[in-house]
Amino acid sequence: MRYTGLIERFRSRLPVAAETKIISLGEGGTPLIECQNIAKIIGHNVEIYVKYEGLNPTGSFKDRGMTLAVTKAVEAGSKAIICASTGNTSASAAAYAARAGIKAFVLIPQGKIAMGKLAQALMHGAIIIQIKGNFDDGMRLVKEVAEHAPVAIVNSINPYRLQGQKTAAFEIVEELEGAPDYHYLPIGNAGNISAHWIGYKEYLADKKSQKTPKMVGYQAAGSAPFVAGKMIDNPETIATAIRIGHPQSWDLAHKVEAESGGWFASCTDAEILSAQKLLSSSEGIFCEPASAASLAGVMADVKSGKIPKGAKIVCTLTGHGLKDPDTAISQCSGAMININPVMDEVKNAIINNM
Ligand code: AN7
Repeated sequence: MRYTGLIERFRSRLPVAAETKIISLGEGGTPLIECQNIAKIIGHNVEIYVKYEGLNPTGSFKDRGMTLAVTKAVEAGSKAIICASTGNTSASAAAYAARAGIKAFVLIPQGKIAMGKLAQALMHGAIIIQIKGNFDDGMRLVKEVAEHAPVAIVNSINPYRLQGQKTAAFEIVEELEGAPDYHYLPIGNAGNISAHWIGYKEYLADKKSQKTPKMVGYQAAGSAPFVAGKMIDNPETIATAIRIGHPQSWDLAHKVEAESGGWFASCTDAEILSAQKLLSSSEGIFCEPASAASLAGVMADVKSGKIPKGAKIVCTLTGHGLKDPDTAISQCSGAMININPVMDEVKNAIINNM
């Protein structure tokens, strides 16, 4: 049977009616890949799986929430949606709005979103409003303007976003035939960690699993309000997707931490880039910098002894590496060999590098 997206697949667990017109691009159903090479490098006998959310239609997990948020906005008669974004939400909103035949207005921080994301928002025909400020400024403005203009907010403060995103937890439990011991995610607004927790709890209540994982949220060191225990006004990190100082799901995420027995922590930009490179070069999996904060977190916590031997760990890789080619290429400078177009020079390049 043709796969038609996560709303159809998990219809009975989502707030849609038989007559609801579904706006879908075939999102969900992403691979859960075991990383045996990295597990071997880390040592310690842990099982590491990555949920490769970069393989959603617009290249990030946002599509899981956006399919439902846009479906419900259209059902309610909205002709336009709006969001503030560090990039991925804007790309997803733009695509689903195009699919639905409605307008998307996106507020992005000028000069601070990755090139692939900007290309997507432009191509899908979103109205792009660049602000001389950061994501948090954009979010504040979106909330204000939605009270004065006929637009539906599709940021994760829209509860349909979290309902759609909870389906990632369903897929993980089904594929592992039970919940993992730990689930690591990169944290920005903390919507995704909250959505996963809804999903894990739902499957536990329905006896589709016997337990829930400890939920662990990793932030970039220069942008870590959950670690600081307070909002931050000038967040900075190379992982622009999670350059967020005033997380919208502050209370929800603290509940997740307490209920699941998990924790929040941070890693440096260098650790993030190193985990991103490790995934690419030793597993063949290319994620964007922010996504690699999850694996960087696992590596730090294994090293410090927080993770027991034999643990089963899932890391969410939230976005595709192609979203941010600039950061990838600048990390690998000097990695190319330049030659004249003659066989001997190609041969030498091979022999010298075997
Ligand atoms: C790749 O696009 O907030 O903790 O505006 O793009 O649920 O916010 C992106 C967030 C992690 C953090 N990884 O998720 C936006 C935006 C990637 C992301 C996050 C984002 P949340």
